[in-house]
Amino acid sequence: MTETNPLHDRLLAPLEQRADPFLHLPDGRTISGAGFYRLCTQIAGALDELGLRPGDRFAAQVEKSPEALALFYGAAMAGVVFLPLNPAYTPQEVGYFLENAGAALFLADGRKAPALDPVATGCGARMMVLNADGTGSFAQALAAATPRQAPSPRAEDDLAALLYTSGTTGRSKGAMISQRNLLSNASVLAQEWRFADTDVLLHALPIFHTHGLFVATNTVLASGGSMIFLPRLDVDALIDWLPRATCLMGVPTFYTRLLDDPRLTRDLVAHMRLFVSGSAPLLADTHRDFATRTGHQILERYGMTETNMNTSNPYDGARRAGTVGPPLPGVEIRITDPDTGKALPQGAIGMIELRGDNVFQGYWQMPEKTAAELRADGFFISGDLGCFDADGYLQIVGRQKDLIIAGGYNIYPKEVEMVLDALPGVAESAVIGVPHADLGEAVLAVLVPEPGVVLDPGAIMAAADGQLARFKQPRAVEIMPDLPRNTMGKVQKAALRERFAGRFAGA
Ligand code: MLC
Ligand code: AMP
Repeated sequence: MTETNPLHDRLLAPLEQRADPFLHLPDGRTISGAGFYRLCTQIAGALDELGLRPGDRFAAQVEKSPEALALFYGAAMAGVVFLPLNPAYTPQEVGYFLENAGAALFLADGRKAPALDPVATGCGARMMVLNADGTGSFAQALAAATPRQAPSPRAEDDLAALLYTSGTTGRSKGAMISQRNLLSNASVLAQEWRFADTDVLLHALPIFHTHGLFVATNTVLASGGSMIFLPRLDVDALIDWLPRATCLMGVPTFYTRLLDDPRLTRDLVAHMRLFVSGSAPLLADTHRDFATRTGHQILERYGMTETNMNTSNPYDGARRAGTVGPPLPGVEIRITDPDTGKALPQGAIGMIELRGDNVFQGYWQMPEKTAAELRADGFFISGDLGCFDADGYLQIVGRQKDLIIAGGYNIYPKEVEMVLDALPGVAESAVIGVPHADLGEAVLAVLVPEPGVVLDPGAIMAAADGQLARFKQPRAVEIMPDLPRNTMGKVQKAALRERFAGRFAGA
């Protein structure tokens, strides 16, 4: 067979022959491989009929559902570039993404459609509705569409997705992800983690990020397995379904919440073969407690939106707590001096730089930002700091980028500070991440009032609402007469993090 669209041909086409379940749904229904494939062909057909052409951008801010999952694969079949958006984003945030990406079509949840309609119109995007129960104007278009018989021809270097990541300047950047980026990672992960057609992945992650959309789903597609497809993390549902699953992928909060539940026992997970954690640091204590309780060593891996997955602890061999394992096959990693870019000797802590088929194509229409982070020799400057041990295991020791990761969601302090600084009575702000038992880190804002002003933390929180997605909003506000600065005048965030380290103790 001549390959015409590698992502379709390698990941999607095998589903067409599968009468067995690809998705197990919480209400007991299943969707067969062939049924899911048909849905993708209908989506591709509908996109054609709505006038989208290969390379056009198609955005969706919808709740998790089988139809929502199929959007990416239907788009790939039509050659359309998919742009998934967190339902938590405010209309103002969505407007930026639609405008920046030049989206031709935007799908919204019906409940939010009235607020989003003017935003989409203002950006020149056509808006349609797709609800979590599979209804809405887009669902009607699907039902009426002539399914695509064959995929649009695409090459491995063509774009499959635009994933927006916030930036240190507060402006989000669209990471351009090619078919090759996804395909190389899918086959490597399926092989390294020993995925087979007998695997049943318990899927409770959101599907608008690399982790839930690509790492989880593409690995299962590459190996012919199936997924128990849950709408969100709900520990009761996980406990119910774990005995029927073989693998779970989650952010560290999944594991701390499971550990908080006495129903997590060896017997409950007797059928499981693999627990994977990533997107945020897994505490060594969590790794150890989980092993003691269940007999399973969580396999920790390291990835990024821009690079897909980079390293993984081994399937066979020691899974070391506090490390993210050696580089995956095909991924090169070097540790460099963050100031000079020169390679450092083994064991030294420095900037983690990455190169391989997994590494993205650059930021959408931001050549300067691309040039600043993607070197001419193909290495991507991750912003993460780390070192290799003598056995080649990578340890992430910190981040040079000013980034907070709460429950696996990234929050760039600058974006929050810009909103807070603009509030009346606020002279300046510093937003930091401080330890939080459930989310790993939580957002704390330190505010300096203008002279003579008494700031009300409750009013500050209320004012941030509507401008920032809820997960980016500060969980607490502290007022200080001024911010600690170094001799260069730069705010010393490390000092603030130290001072407020216990702010969420017991949360
Ligand atoms: C929800 N809330 C959060 C939050 N998630 N706040 C901070 N950080 C988060 N991650 C807020 C909600 O707005 C709400 O606020 C309150 O917390 C409870 O919401 P919820 O919906 O009940 O939360 P819950 O379902 O419990 O979600 C928590 C979570 C979820 C950790 C399970 O956030 C999650 O699934 N995270 C996974 C993120 C992920 O997939 N990351 C991968 C990125 S890709 P209020 O005030 O309204 O009650 C990547 C690359 C790689 O990083 O390596 O994988
Ligand atoms: P994102 O931009 O959402 O893709 O987040 C990527 C960032 O998450 C990385 O740059 C790391 O800082 C962090 N990350 C991902 N996996 C891990 C991990 N296993 N341990 C520590 N940090 C991680």
